[in-house]
Parts: sequence; C-alpha cells; structure tokens
Amino acid sequence: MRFDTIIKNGTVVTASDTFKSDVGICDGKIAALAGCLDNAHEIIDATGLYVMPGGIDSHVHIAQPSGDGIVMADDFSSGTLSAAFGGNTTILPFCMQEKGTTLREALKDYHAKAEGNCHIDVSFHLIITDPTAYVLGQELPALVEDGYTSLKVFMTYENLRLRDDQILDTLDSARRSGALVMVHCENEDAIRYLIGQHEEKGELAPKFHALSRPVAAEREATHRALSLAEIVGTPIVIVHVSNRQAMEEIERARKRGSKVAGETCPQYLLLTADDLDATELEGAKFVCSPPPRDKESQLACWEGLQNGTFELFSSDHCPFRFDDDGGKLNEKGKRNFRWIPNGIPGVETRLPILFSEGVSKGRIDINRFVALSSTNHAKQYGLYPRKGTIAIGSDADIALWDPRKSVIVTNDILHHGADYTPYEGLEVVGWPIRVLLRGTTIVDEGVFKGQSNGGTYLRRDRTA
Ligand code: DUC
Ligand code: ZN
Ligand code: ZN
Repeated sequence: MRFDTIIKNGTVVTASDTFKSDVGICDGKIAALAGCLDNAHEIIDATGLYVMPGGIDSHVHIAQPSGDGIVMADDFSSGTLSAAFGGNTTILPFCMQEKGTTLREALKDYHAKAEGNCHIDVSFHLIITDPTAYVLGQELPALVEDGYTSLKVFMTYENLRLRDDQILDTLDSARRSGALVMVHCENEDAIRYLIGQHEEKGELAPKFHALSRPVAAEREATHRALSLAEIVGTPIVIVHVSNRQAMEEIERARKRGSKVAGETCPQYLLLTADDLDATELEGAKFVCSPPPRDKESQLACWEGLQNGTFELFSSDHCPFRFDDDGGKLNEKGKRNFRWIPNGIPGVETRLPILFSEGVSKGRIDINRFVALSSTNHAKQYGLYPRKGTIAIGSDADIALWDPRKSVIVTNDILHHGADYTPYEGLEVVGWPIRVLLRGTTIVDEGVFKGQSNGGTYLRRDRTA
C-alpha cells in the first residue's frame, strides 16, 4: 500500500497508550499504525518525538462582540494561526447571541467572519443571552439537529447573565434537544455589591477586580448551577474553575449522581491575584474572570487535573490588546477596573504550559496530557473519534512534540493579535515542532506551511 505520508520512528501517544509505531496517512486520515511502514509520497522522521493528537481547545473567544468600543485582539485568521502554532488542530469558539437577536442571526454573522479565514478546523458553541420562547422552543432544537450541540450561559455580567428561571428554561430546552450546557459560575449580584463597595472607597486599580470577584461568589454560583442542573436532570460543564471550593461543589454533585464535567485553564495554574497588583496598570494584563486566586488554589487545580475533577484543560483565550484604546487600557479602564475588558490570551501557550508544568515536571503523565488537551474535548463535545485520538479512521490531526526543546515564552514568538502574553519570560520544556491538519503539515519548525483557509467547519454529534 502506498501512503500519502508516513510518520516514522516516533512514539505514538493516546489518552490510554504509549507505543512505538509508524503512522500511515491516506486522504487526510490515519490509515495504518504499524512498525516499518515504508511506501509513501512523503516520509516524516519523528525520531525522539512524541506523535500525539492535535490539541483541541474547546474554550476560545474570537471576534466576539465586546461592546463600548472594545475589540477582541483576534479574528479567525490570527486566532486559528496562533492556535496552530500552539499545537492545536481544532478550536471551539463561542457564537454569542446579542439580546434582541436570534441564534440564527448570530450564527450567520459568526460564520461570515470565519468563512475562508481559518487555518485549522473550528466548530462553534452557542452563547444564549436572550432565552425567549422562540429561541428555546424553536431555534435550539433545530440547531442541535444541525450540529450545534453545546451552549454556554453566564451567571455574571449585567448584559449577559441569565436569571435562575431563565437558566432553568434553558437547561430544560437543552435536556429535550440533547444540547450540552456550559456554565460561567459567578454571582453577579454579589459582584456588583462588592464593586460598589470598592468604588465608594476609591479603590479602582486593577487589583480590585480580583477582590470584587471572590471565591465565595464563584462557589455559590457553582453550587446553584449544579443544583439547577440536578433539578432539571441534565448534564452540565462547569467552565474555567479557579479554586478548591468550586471543585468540591463539582465533586459533591457527582457523588449525588449528577453528570458534570469540570474545566480549568492555565491562568489558574500559573497566575495569582498578586499579578493584578502590578505597577502602572500592568495588572490589567491579568484581568480575567474568574480571577486568578492564590498558591493554594493553584495546587488544588493541579490536583483536579490529576484526579479527574477536571476532564478539560482549555485556554479560555479571550484576547484584548493591552496598550490600546479598544483594549485593556481604554479610557474608562485606565480609571476604573470595572471597565477593563475581562479575558487574557492563551490559545498558543495552553499546551506548552501543560506539557512543561505537567509532564516535564512530573505532575501528570503523557497520556493524561493527551486526554486533557485533546481526547476529552472531542468526547465531551461530539467530535470523537473523528478528532482527538490517533486511531485508524481518525482524521490525521497530529502534533509532533519534542519533549526536550526548551523555549522562553515571549510575546514576540507568538502569533496572536494581542500585544502581550501573561506568561512573558516563562521557560517551558516541551514544544510542538510540527503540526499536521488532516494529513497536511501546517506548521514545521516555527514556519506556517498550511493554507490560511485550510480549516473546515465541524458539525458535532450530541453528547448530552
Ligand atoms: N468568561 C469567559 O469564559 N471568558 C472570558 C471572560 C469570561 O467572563
Ligand atoms: Zn466565562
Ligand atoms: Zn471564556
């Protein structure tokens, strides 16, 4: 048999196994796993490299309307390019419904932004901000049929949050149609109370962002979201969990029999609230929600990645430029933390951070790395086994990792549209040196070799 491509002499890693094997690729799919494959148009030597499924980042914000002159730093072109260089082959950004509009309208706009501009494969989650009877009764069931099988709701942000009755209605519609609901858990009323307290005292610097969104606000909302899902009887995903108390809520809900997935992100492993307390507004670079906590919370999040409280490790890439009128330091943001847009870039650094801090430092094994970075995302969101594994018949979405390559992360080497990285100066050991999307090399030794429109849109199966 003649293959299009053979990856030779590498160590194949899946979520469950590690083995020496060549990988034969035909028509963009994995066609053979065996020793000594040798008849191909192209042979890639992977001696000393790990051959792993391309990363799937299931929590990414790109070109999302952010209001008030604020503009996200990435469009689909820069966001997917940055993702590719970070070892990813699929991302799942959010298509946000704006109040007073329909989901179909939001999707039409969002598809138009993505069409022809994606370097890797994409699929959209919905964000529901206006759960009208039409949206929940008509649109959502039809959209789930069309492959939009997951959605996010917010419990915070004045213009995005849903009330409990709206969350219940949304969960109910999701249960009937088989959509999976992701929840941003922070108590908006508590946060608004605390913001008011800080404003009264003139405490307006970036560090007060973290103090106005305490663990208790996240824990309470996590408990409430889990209880509402239990009452309706439908699974949920608790996204971007930052601390032990919220994790304990997830664990307790599971013990009661609820089906819950947990997600955490690099910022909760490497940053703390102290990073927001930098001089000269530098702290704005780290403003995200939930905010980074403390060292103990970092330890808790590592434990959760090790013991299964978290199945998902995502970036929550939500990039804004720092020194920019439409970014972190917009005119109002310079004067008051409440106007600093929430979110930090991270789609390109997610996997090197997990590899380096996790695998290279011995906190997780390489199979767990694959599960957390790729396989579990594909399973959770209806892409498995087409995506997320190295198996015969799966798409040949593959990242070749050099486990010994040491890189100092600086903003210069990244490809996102932001003008900073929160991880400036971090040394990582382990780097994705070559990335293949459906069998075609798209990144090779720091050079993009693919096509700027090479990504496709993915319809997804139900998983709820
Ligand atoms: N929630 C997210 O999921 N991302 C960035 C901002 C936010 O609040
Ligand atoms: Zn969120
Ligand atoms: Zn997010």
